[in-house]
Amino acid sequence: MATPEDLASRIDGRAVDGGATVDLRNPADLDDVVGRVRLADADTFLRAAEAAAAAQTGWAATPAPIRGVAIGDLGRIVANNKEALARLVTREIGKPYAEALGEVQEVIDTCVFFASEGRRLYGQTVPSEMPDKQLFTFREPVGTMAVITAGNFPIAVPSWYLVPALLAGNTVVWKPAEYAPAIADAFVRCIEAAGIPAGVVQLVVADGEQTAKGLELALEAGHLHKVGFTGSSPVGREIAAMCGRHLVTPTLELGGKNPLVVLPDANLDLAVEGALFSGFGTAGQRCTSLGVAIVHASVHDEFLRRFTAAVEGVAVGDPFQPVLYGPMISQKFADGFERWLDQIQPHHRTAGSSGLGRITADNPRDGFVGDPERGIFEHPVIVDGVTADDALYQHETFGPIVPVATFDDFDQAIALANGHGYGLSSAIYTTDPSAAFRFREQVSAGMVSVNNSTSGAEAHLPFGGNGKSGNGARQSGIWMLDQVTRWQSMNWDFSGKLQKAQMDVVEI
Ligand code: UN1
Repeated sequence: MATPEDLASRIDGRAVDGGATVDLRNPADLDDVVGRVRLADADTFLRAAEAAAAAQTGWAATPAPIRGVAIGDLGRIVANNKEALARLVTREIGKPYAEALGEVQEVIDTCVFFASEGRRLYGQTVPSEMPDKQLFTFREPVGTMAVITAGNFPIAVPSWYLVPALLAGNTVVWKPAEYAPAIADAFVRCIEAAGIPAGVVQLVVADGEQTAKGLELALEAGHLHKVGFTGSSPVGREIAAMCGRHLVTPTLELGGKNPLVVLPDANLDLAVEGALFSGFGTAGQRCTSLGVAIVHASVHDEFLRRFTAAVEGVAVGDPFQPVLYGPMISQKFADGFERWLDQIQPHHRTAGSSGLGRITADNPRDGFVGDPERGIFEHPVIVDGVTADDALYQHETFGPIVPVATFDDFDQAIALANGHGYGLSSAIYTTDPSAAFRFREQVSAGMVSVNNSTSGAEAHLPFGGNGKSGNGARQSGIWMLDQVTRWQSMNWDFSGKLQKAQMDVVEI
């Protein structure tokens, strides 16, 4: 698959003209221009929503099993292009190639899962309280959806929305991250190649400001019936407020501050491995990245010693080499991360880093793979001695930093696990099943790992969070059907007379 050079929004399968052109640079090698993209304005978003709405009835009239066949074809097309798509992910956002392959696999798995759901879009038959009357339920598509996704999972997370949405008979306006339009364009072309009509998925590449304006216009015009958003909690609040004014329920998957609790009886090496992967994998830029390690005082020093040694040994650098993590997604993410480094207080101890901030020739790192001057690379940082009063505890940091806090009793661990108000993923390391179950019950998180990391959820389990992490919606697996469909009920009276519910009930 050729890398697209000139990228633009696509309405009904045709590139949209006009708009400011921006160079897309490989964050691991800023001299490598991945492509050029024309950014769309709010009016283009509105036109795309209108076109998607116009295509919806026709797509919904295609029998669900046939839509499922198209989803199966999409999965095979993605599988046939797996390496090329993964290379594009690595080049465009700097995700290590092995992880990028995993991300594309997640798209294939999602297609495999939903392809057969076209034959299982079940409704129910329900008994009536009256004779000669039958009740039914049907799943109906919600209609036209706006899907707005982030740059850190630029194809897997979009597929979590698009695949079930299309299967259920919806049409979509997809606004990918500005940092990842090339992989978005490639995915849309796979969708078209699967025979799904061009109007069913409209691609709009725009910045945040124009997207917000376009979304408001499209909601006002009545073209959208659902908004799916994966991104930061502050933007999620704005989208929720906008949707609320138009009585549209959004599906929100927002930030995380995912706790990893280490109990005294934990296998410490396993806990260190889990903290390393979820803290520093993807340069800490997953919504499921480790947000705070909460370690029992009795094992704290030993955990920190082993964790520091592990972090010192980690390979960072060129994402096409076997590294734990590569560059930041973009300069904006690096700037945001460096603002968190400023939050490190004198009472904190930093460990596991050969210097804070950017990795450069002046501020190098042992074990760096490649040339640090070429891209946007950040040091791994462990911050010890963090408490509930610290900004590093209270907010998502989205970078390679792991705050460490300690506790003495289980209730303190739970208070720290929940106290920041996020509630996406969580983990506990223990060999005591009752402690693991107690944690599951008391942690306010959509996802709980026992002796596994906070990140790396499997693609067919419910995914989503509580509190600041979302609005309770769950994606992935069969549960996602509840986001992309609505129940319609039907009653059919064949008694030949008007039977009134609650009033004409048969006496026993
Ligand atoms: C995200 O960062 O938005 O569980 C999604 C995980 C991945 C998905 C992360 N499967 O870490």
